[in-house]
Amino acid sequence: AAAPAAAEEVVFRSRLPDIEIPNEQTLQSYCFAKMAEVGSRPCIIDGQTGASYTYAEVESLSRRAAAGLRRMGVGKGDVVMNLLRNCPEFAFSFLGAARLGAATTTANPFYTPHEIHRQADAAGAMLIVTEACAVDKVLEYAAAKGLPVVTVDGKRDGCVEFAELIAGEELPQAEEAGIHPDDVVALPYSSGTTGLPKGVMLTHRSLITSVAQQVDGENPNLYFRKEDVLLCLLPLFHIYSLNSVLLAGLRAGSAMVIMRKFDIGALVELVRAHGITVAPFVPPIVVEIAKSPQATAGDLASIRMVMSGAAPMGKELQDAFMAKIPNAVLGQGYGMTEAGPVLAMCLAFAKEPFKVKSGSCGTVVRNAGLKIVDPDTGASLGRNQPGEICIRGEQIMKGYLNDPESTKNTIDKDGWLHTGDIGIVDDDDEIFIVDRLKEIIKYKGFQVAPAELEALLITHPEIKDAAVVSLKDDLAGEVPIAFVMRIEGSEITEDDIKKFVAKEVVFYKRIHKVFFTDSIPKNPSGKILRKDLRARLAAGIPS
Ligand code: 4UU
Repeated sequence: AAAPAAAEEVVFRSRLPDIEIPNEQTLQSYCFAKMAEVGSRPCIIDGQTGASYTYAEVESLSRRAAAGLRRMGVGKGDVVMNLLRNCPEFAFSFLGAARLGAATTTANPFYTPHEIHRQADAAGAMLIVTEACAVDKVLEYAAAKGLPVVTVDGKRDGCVEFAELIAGEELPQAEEAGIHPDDVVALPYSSGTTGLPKGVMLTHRSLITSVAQQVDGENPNLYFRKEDVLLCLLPLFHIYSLNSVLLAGLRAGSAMVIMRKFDIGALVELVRAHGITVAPFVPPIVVEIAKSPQATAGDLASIRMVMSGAAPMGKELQDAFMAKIPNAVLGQGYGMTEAGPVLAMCLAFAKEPFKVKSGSCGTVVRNAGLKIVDPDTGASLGRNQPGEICIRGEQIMKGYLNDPESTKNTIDKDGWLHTGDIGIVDDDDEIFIVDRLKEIIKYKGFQVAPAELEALLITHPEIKDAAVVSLKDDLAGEVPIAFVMRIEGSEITEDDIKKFVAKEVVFYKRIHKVFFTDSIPKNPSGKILRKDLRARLAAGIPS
């Protein structure tokens, strides 16, 4: 058969016109471009301490952080690890590293030492910025590797205090020279469509493009105003919050209220105290607020926009939540770390809003193309036909760090990034995700890579082979469960295995159920047939 001609490709585009995107500059200059207008306005407010920083102060602190990081040896091309819950210092450090032409790799401070060390090694981190709750997990490692450790919340032996780091002069603007738009500035870790977590190289160009696709233009897709107060509750170590809250908020000149940890009572207080107008959430938080008598419609009355993303939010939940937020539009963003990250955004969030449907995860962002591809034939499909979602544009990642093979398997030769998500584009250009081709499990929006848990399981001397798949869960969306083949004579129990895993991984990667089995189905090249395992689960004969 003849190869399908390129002309047969159906490429979906935004309903908004393309705009000029100023992506030939550094991310920091782009984010602070409106300084003359917003310099004295509130930028970052620490919800816990009440400390408030204006735009001018945040810019200055990021220049001082840059100078401090440079004194500690950080330079162009280096990688700094932010191992932090949300705090103002996260932003100062990230932007400071950016000014030096260095990249920040972000990690969850609740990771186990093993998870932290593996990412720090893989990313080539040369300095770690962390806090009291995580510092003990890095001290020994850092000492062995000769890495300096900076703490943001007080003095610790063998560490430098962040306050000390920013005590000196600012890094002069002229000394930021030499940063290329295609230099990496953020290095989050993601397992993508398959395998172990990999470093996702996001450049100045990709992040500027992604932020501009959301908040720039005469009719921004995601309309943040200077007067808006954004709730920064989702973790900044995940790309959703880093991009669509911190960077988008900075660009728009909005204020951001930082919250370290989710708690309904504290959330209601912050909304009332600061008049929060924009709340970016993930579905489990939406569920909790929808159900909680502690958060009333009156409590949430200042909110005009609620965004959900990182995991599916069905029509029923979306409709149920509307009652709690009488003055707000509720919609979704659809992102993937590798995609820069935003592929689609709800058009009801636009300055001149469009009518949208409940359950949709948005319309493709402007200055980008989106394709739906038949996963078996590669053919490009039309409207209302489910297939793999692919995205193209300057916002997508440069590639995986030190992994050209995985990069090639994710971004094809024509520049299309394959998401591993199955979706449709409807008659109104709205995208609905209907299934997932890739193996990743999402626990409350957090990534769990089956390959990582399988690799861990088979290190157990009594486990011969193992496979991890997802199980639907009301609370978390999905949870990881394992099929395990024991070695002959082993009597290891489900509980032993759960405990073995729990010791090595962060809470959301814990195995929720173990099924013992005599065989793990694999294809001839040794790839686990997860579909077969999911079918066994669905049929109720899981062994
Ligand atoms: C169904 O989850 C993210 C990024 C989310 C994001 C970012 C900026 C959301 C809104 C925003 O403004 O990244 P990862 O890499 O952790 O996970 C990517 C995967 C997707 O491929 C998809 O399977 O998470 C799933 N996902 C969603 N699923 C992300 N958003 C959605 C969604 N509905 N709205």
